[in-house]
Amino acid sequence: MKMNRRGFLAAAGLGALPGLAGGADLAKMIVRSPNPQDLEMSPDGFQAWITPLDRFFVRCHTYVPERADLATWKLKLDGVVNQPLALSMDDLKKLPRVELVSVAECAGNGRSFYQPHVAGTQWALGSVGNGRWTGVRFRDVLAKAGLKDSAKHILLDGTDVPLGTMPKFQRTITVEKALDPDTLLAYQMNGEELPQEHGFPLRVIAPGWASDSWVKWLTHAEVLDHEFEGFWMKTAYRHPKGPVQPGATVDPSEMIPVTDLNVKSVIATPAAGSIKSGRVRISGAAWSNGSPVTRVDVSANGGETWKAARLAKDRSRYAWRLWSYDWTASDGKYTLMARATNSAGQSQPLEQAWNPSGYLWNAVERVEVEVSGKEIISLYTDEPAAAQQQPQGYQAACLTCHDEGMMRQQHLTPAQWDREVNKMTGWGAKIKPEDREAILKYLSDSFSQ
Ligand code: HEC
Ligand SMILES: Nc1nc2c(c(=O)[nH]1)N[C@H]1C(S)=C(S)[C@@H](COP(=O)(O)O)O[C@H]1N2
Ligand SMILES: [Mo]
Repeated sequence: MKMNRRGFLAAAGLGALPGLAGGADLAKMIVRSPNPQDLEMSPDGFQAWITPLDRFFVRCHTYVPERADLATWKLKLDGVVNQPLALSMDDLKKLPRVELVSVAECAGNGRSFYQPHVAGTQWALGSVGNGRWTGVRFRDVLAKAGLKDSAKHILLDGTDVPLGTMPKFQRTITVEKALDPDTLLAYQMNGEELPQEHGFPLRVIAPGWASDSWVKWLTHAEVLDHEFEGFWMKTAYRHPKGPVQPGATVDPSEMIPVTDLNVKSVIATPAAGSIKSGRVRISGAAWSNGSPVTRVDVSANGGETWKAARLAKDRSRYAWRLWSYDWTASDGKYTLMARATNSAGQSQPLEQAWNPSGYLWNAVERVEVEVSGKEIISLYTDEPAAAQQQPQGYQAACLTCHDEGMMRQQHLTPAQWDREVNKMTGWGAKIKPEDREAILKYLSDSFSQ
């Protein structure tokens, strides 16, 4: 499943990405990586209660697989069950149809804000969306097979094929979470057939948990009586049990799997920069892990004083809640902040505790605005990339599975780059020993902290 350089360039052409029909509109997304597809929703997306399909974030560890043929497609269910099953889509649709609105948020959302920086897709605010999911209860499917008493975890497998020798993306959820009446196997999103990049024809919906557990293109669920040892459970998606020093390496025995989302709010309007004086609507969305958001407080003076925002009436336990606060702004510079609290009494921290993979960022956002009587339009230009000469062997070693955008968004130390090169070599990057030092120097010089 490797792509040659030409195949990659063709695929990277705007609008020509495989599997985008019916789903994300690239023109509306922040493209973190074109292939594997990592597409972020822009901040104005936090103004809508339901996130439309053309702006819903996409997160893929590898390339989107070929579209399944429903005539032959089956969901296999086996492991420690009384009766292993293979169900067609028609079989699944005979079970009670359930619909719920839930936030899907990547555990890595906000990773780019961590200091020191950590490797991974450098999401800002928008690897999150609020979707309407339709499907069947996972527990109804499990009941057809009959769980044995020893059942503990469920291994979830999609049809996406790993690149090179990277470990297959396989995740487990606990039997307890799978039996929760709100955990679904969904075949629709926002009332339409699940788009290909969101997991057609079937995906897991584990509301309240980070969407890394929401396995897409699901074809196999294996019930286990033990903990799964695979890379994406044992190494990835783990965070420290307690506080750690920023930049520290944490012993694996001190790390636990990421499950619940944190309570969080995002400011959609106004955007940072210059705004006109007068009435300004500060608005956004807030969500949590299933303990509903009960209040959002807004500050227009960097946290000195707080006022309760108005909460929109649309709500469901796992959905985000829109909020707004009307502020009368006079000339000056202001720091706008929003802080959500949930029914369990948890609220957002002002300072984020650091963790080695940059998961679950939920510190109170700060939006700097300058208010004046006149409307000022500011134009931003990206800093030009440092014009470094690509070293010998770099193209062949590093640009066969993904483009350099994957590297450009990282801001890593030489030691972190060394670890990345080792990780990628383990995944099949063919780097000649005599080229390694120059490649490492190039990465460290060009894409540093
Ligand atoms: C065999 C295919 C392959 C090759 C060759 C490859 N990569 Fe990757 N790389 C990937 C995939 C797949 C991802 C995305 C992983 C994910 O999203 O979890 C990735 C992600 C990354 C990331 C993002 C951080 C992370 O760890 O996910 C960086 C940085 C990176 N690659 C650097 C490199 C460098 C430097 C080289 C050359 C030494 C290289 N890659 C060669 C497959 C490859
Ligand atoms: N099979 C499969 N399922 C997957 C992934 C993947 O790469 N392969 N990515 C996961 C991650 S990390 C996230 S955050 C969500 C993203 O879902 P979306 O692309 O529909 O927004 O899907 C999850 N399910
Ligand atoms: Mo994710």
